[in-house]
Amino acid sequence: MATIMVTGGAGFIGSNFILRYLGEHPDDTVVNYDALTYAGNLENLAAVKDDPHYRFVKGDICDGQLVSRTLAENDVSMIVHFAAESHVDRSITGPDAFIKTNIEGTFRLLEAARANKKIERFLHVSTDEVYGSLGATGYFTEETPFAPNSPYSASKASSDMLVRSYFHTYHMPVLTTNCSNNYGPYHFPEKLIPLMIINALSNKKLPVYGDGKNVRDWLYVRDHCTAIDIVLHKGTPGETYNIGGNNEKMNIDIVKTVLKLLGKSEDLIEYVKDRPGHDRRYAIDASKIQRTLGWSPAYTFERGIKETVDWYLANRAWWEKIISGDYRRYYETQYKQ
Ligand code: NAD
Ligand code: TDX
Repeated sequence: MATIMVTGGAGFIGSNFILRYLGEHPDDTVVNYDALTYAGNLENLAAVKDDPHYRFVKGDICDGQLVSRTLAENDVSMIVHFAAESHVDRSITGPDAFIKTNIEGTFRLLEAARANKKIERFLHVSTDEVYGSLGATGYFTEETPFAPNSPYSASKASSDMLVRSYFHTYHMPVLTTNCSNNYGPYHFPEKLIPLMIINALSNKKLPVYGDGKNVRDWLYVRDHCTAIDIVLHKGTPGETYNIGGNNEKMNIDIVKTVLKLLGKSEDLIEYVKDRPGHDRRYAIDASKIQRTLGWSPAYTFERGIKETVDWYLANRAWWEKIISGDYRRYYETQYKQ
């Protein structure tokens, strides 16, 4: 019968989380608190919009008063904090919004939660990018020192530090998760996998940064949502948990897999200028969450990527609306043919 507030619930992972959560916890209520930036889309939540256990509040996490009011009026006892600026390339061309939302926004949220007194769990969703870049071997563990390389990862590392300090200083029941790259339905088409699917479907070039050999550890979004649910209910306050798919792939292999699933030619691949400060390799050691909370991914990459490609084929209207609207200008400057 708990009420949880999900920040950033209209984004990629947040909306997948809410859809799954309401199904798994039919007695709980979810308040989705989201500013609806370019990345927020209420169409992701069409299936639950009339659910009496779902409420939407349009609000910025930097607005401490509205956050406080939302927590009090809805009798919220748990917060799952997804809201962020999330795209590394945008953080390179315009870092301001990243500092504002990811650092100041997290701070305002922590302050509102601290003043509220009824918050039993505060789960901060973060990224493996806080650990920087790996060489050819090794894995990120929860003990790996932070070494962020982009304004995005630096802003997330800062927010992780703030969250940590609220546990030690104020004994707030916070938990942090650091997850690897997600993919799946509702992934905004500026990120690698959805961008490649959509460009291939439109017979446009597929821009691969640098030599295409950067490695990411890919996790199907539903597996990430399951992990967050488990940490929220069973994790130990003050702890951080690394979440990963044990599924390292070079970007070029991801792109070739997408082309193959769509029956398109590899001639569409175009190597372009590298991302500045491009991290070479991410790989997560997820043994802590596996050992202590019993979580492990359910999806193989083969199944997850097939479901993802099928989802974009079946949901053309969702992404066509995005790339034909306000987002078009950004898309065209980034991926000009
Ligand atoms: P996203 O960009 O798809 O969604 C972000 C959401 O936050 C949007 O709905 C947006 O409207 C909202 N938002 C942005 N600024 C806001 C503000 N100031 N106030 C309120 N709402 C605001 O992001 P995502 O990919 O779903 O990522 C969600 C979280 O997970 C982020 O914190 C990100 O750092 C983290 N994460 C993402 C990945 C990944 O692969 N996508 C991996 C690890 C961690
Ligand atoms: O057009 C592209 N071409 C390309 O080669 C794009 C958009 C990306 N890339 C490369 C860069 C990365 O090596 O693909 C890889 C993945 O890029 P993104 O999809 O932009 O993700 P990444 O930078 O790895 O960050 C993602 O995972 C960690 C999320 O956007 C973050 O929010 C999350 O924290």
